[in-house]
Amino acid sequence: MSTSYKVILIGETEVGKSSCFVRFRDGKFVENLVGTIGLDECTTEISFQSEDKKSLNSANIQLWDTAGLEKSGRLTNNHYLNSRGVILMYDVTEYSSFSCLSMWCEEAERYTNSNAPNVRKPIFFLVGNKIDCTQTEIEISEELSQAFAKKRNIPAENVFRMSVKTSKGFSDMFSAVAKCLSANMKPTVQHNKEPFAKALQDKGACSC
Ligand SMILES: Nc1nc2c(ncn2[C@@H]2O[C@H](COP(=O)(O)OP(=O)(O)OP(=O)(O)O)[C@@H](O)[C@H]2O)c(=O)[nH]1
Ligand SMILES: [Mg+2]
Repeated sequence: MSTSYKVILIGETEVGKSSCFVRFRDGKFVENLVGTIGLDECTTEISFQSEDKKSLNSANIQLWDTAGLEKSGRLTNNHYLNSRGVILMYDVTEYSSFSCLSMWCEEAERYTNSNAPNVRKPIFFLVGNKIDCTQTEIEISEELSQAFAKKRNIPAENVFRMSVKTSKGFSDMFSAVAKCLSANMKPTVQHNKEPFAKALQDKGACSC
């Protein structure tokens, strides 16, 4: 029996949530993913450096992808239930995917806002994807995303930019998520499955 931290991916369609899920699970980027209906989840052991940088710690992250449910408006409390981390994902080349983040934030807050005692709200992470695109294609600057995070009380260190395609920033983001959750939250998910072997030892890691 092991424990893990449930982390959910949310954001507009086409921002790269499923691609992120597949890289997390399989360590590679798969173009033209065929959408599946239902919720998909997978657990991976993520390593991170201790605060004093002298040792390597790890935590199991159980990542949940929406697998298209958000399109039909059926993304409800089952997705959010017991989540310890919420990854708010947008596409740095699509202003519309950024401008609707407030709606996603509010929905996540509504569904995770439990009145039960001892239940903590999840920690939010803001992640801009597709930084492999050209500078002229990129519409959302780091300053803009930091300003949004500040407005939403998301700490600056929980704001990331990455490319699921090239893997730039990908492992760093998940290491930071694992480190932050293990320092601040109690794992709640218990399961009998072995975590996937280190998917983040990037098979196709980018050298840039
Ligand atoms: N250039 C680039 N394209 C990406 C990246 N990540 C994902 N994509 C592409 O973006 C498109 C959408 O990716 P998905 O992973 O299906 O996005 P999604 O958020 O799961 O979309 P829905 O399931 O419709 O909500 C696909 O064509 C991907 O190949 C990235 O880092 N860079
Ligand atoms: Mg998807």
